[in-house]
Amino acid sequence: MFKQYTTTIRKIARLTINSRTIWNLPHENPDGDTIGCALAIHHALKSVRREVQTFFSEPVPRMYSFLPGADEIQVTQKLPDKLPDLIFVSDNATFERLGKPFVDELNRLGVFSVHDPRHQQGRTTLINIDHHRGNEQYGDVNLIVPEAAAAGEIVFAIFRRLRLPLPQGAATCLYAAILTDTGKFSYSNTTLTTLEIAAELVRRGVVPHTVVEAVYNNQTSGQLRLLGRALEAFRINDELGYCYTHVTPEMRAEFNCSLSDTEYIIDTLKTLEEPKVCFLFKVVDDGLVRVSVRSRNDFDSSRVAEAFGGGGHYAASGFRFKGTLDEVIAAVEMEMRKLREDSQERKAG
Ligand SMILES: [Mn+2]
Repeated sequence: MFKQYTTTIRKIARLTINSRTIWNLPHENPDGDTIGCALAIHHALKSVRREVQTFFSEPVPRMYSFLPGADEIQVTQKLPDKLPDLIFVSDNATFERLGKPFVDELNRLGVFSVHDPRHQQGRTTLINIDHHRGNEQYGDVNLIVPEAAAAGEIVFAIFRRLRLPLPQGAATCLYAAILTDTGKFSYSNTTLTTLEIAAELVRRGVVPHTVVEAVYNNQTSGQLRLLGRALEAFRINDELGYCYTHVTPEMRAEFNCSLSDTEYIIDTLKTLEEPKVCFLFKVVDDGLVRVSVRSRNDFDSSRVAEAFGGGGHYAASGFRFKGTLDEVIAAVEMEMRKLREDSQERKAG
């Protein structure tokens, strides 16, 4: 499993064994992968009597609050003054994506990206575990495995190297990480390794349907009604081959939904037969729109996200846009036209 990364996996295993104090930090706007990895590391290392603390700068989204150990997460914008031996960051492509509160706190404690001139060796050891192709390798140790469907697969490989008993709670967290990043094992990133790891986790006590029940089949009636409203607003751009819809703060307020309660809407959009590229515009306020992009064909969704300063994977990515809903719709249309022209030029050339 992930054979070409054996040296780094061994190095992380060694560092973990020799550490006493450990922190887990997720990326901002945390998803199932970053939360599942953080909690799995939390459980597994606690079970071998390490002092582990997991900090979130924002509340755990409702759909993940069932995960074993979620109640041990410390929701705070302040980090303790004393740095731990190790800091694990999983599923996080850039140092900035830790979110402003934690970036500020880490900087205050003298922790910076290795690319920052202020970085000092030895204050702590930041371990960056990720599967985003564009990961900036900002950690003291970087384990970037783009062929992994979820960072959860990589964390599993580390535990295997450690030969640690993987408690059932940790297995459930890794299963949730992989389940959500593969869209219930349905996206193009799902591989034989993905399914083998999932089988291994089931062998360790995970009950697959209970995880699906907790993560997916728990929508409020407001969420379903909001989906109806979003589908009414749904548009197709046939010429450029994509579809889109939006959610405004007014719509969310009417159905009592938070921003993270709207993530599932794009899963319905992406079931459309044609076109196979879709956008969900989530208006945060007058000046900010969060955009999710999904693709089921040969279109690399991360290219459009990167054009707007965001990022992600081939089939799923996202970005933030400073402006109004009308402005982001127009900007995306322009970018999609540009990408099409570029690819036509490449084909012609
Ligand atoms: Mn991920």
